Amino acid sequence: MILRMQTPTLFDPIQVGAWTLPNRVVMAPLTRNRAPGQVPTPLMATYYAQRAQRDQGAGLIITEATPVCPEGHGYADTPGIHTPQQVQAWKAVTEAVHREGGHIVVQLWHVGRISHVDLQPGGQPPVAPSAIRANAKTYLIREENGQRVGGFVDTSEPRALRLDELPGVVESFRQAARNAVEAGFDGIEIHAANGYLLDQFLRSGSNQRTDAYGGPIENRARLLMEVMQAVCDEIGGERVGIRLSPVTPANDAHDPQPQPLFEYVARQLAPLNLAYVHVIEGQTGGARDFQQGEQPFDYTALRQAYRDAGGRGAWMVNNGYDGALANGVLGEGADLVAFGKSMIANPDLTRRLREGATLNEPDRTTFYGGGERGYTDYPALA
Ligand code: 8OZ
Repeated sequence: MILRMQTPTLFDPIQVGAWTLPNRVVMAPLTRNRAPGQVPTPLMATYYAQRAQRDQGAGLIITEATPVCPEGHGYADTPGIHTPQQVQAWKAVTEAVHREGGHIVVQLWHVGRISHVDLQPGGQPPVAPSAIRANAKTYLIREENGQRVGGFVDTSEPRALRLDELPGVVESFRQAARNAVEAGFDGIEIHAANGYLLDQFLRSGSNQRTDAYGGPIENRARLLMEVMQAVCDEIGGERVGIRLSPVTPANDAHDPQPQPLFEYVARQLAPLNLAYVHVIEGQTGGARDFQQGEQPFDYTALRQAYRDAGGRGAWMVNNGYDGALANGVLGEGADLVAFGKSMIANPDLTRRLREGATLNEPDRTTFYGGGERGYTDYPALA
């Protein structure tokens, strides 16, 4: 008799770290710029709760990227998690999600050089591994004739963090993890992707330091690993995930040899008992086959490096998935699939995928900034 393991579908439950999730559909982290004064709003609670319903929405919600300290902000109206007022306001979000039976983790973020002096404390330059300006834009909202007008502007020239400042960066992530638990989150995701601070340290294009945090791979990965160790010590690895984007060019991220770099990171993550590892395949929000370096990136080898080193966390994939592509990869080593744009437009995405229903189309003009329109007004099926 041949015993065959049935391939799971998106709609099967799964144990991930500390959580029992009702399905494998994840709401990807999505910046929406609807938190004036950097404080979460009641409208945000409505938005997340709409996407949390047990049989209709995401099995796991990852919040929009959320800065861990004032210097970690780089875009207008993004919510932080470093003041008592922010922690209090997030409680309304986690309670609304939990009332629907959902699970929610907060994505902890430090933008590093992807910022602007107008968003930095005291109008100071943004901080970075090295004083190299990114060829990238950030999003500001300015007062013009009494109106708030949003727009993209070039990032400012950063200054290099001093060696004696790095423990403070680690401490900001540790404190934010503690704040997340206080705010009622089920856990956290460390944002180590898309060309922000931790990714800036990883890649040689933005890290030209000559101290213990620059040069060889193990040095460039040091700050990330110190952050991971700190947050796992603080709240337990089973409540911690991480997001990586090995080849994305987002925010001027580049490294000539992503394969050995990210396989090293994967091996280092293995002993931390993480809930999950979340990988953006290709160019964030763009081509899945985007390439950096000489060869196409081998994502199977990345996962195998993590597994061979004893890593047992769930493997979460992201970028341009539809239902068919997602169900296909669940039989090939992926455990969870994160959906971005389709989750914006479909509060009941899981139900629609299960029933093969038509999806609402996302409206790009309301992705960043604004109010209810394009945020909480996408219809669910009757
Ligand atoms: C889009 C606009 C602003 C920020 C990311 C946090 O790429 C972001 C982001 C995306 O991870």
